[in-house]
Amino acid sequence: MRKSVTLITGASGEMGHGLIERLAANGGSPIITIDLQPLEPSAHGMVERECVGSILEEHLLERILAEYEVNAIYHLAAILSTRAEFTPLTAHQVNVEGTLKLLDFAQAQGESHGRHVLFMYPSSIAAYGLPDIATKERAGRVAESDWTMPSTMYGCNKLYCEHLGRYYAGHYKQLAADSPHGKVDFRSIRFPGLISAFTVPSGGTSDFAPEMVHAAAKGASYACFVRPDTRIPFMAMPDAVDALINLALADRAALTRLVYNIGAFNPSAAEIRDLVLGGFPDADITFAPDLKRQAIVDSWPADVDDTAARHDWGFAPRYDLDRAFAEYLVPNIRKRYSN
Ligand code: AKB
Repeated sequence: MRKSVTLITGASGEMGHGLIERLAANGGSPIITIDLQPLEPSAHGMVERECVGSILEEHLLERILAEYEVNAIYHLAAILSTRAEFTPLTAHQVNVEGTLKLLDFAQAQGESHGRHVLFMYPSSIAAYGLPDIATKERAGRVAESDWTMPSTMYGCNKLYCEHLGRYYAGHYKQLAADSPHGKVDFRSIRFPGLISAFTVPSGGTSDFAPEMVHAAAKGASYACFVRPDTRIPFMAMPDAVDALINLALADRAALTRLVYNIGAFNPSAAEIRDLVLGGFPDADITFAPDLKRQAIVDSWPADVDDTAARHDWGFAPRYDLDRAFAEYLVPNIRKRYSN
């Protein structure tokens, strides 16, 4: 008998760290991870097997399939929005072809053991694209179906993969004579910018907020690459991990959509700077907008409407802006850099 497991791709990234901890603490299926980078040593005791390699590698998924029965996939691996603009073809390979490969792998797994395979897919506010600042201001809290005209490669990739997930979940091989039925239980969250006390992101365009607070704690100067009035939604990492787990646990019958917005707070970059200065009064933070990265952030909504997530699966973030800084970010980041 093959062992029943949960697979996490991109496990060494920002969200992987907290997700492994939470899933291991919940005591569910053993965890198998895939990432180009090795896991941090602290995660070793929490996973059954760590595969260091690319999701695009020909035989990696087959080797997993031979040994394990995969019941759930958290597909976190992705090239983020800033990095993707420098390597659009590679971004497409990783973000789209990699996701398609995993969806197909999930379908094959489902067909082999006869049950649905849960497929958790972190999408992003980058799936939105507002044409200009005036429209962004007018749009306010954007609903899932509005303004889905992304201007970045990453945003296009995320939006298209949401559609691929919908196809595998509901329309897979719809014309085949012996219609095999989709075996993928696809669930997705459009995450806002995430701020972790324990990891610094790389390659994203919402990175100005986490970079600001980590630089301040390290005593480094920081020139913020967006204007002070720039506003997009953000969330503290523990709430993002909780959301992913809570959506995974939700009763399928209660879900009215496959893709959900969630948000927690949406400060301007100047408000983030003020909170960072509250925690680290000597911080040296200036603003030096990079017009091209600014344009990307300006195309993302100032806020999102997450009514459906709150209603369908009880999304309720623990951290508002003040609590996120006072109770999670400042104390943990201070400890991290003073060690
Ligand atoms: C990025 O900046 O690319 C990501 C995102 C908003 O999805 N953090």
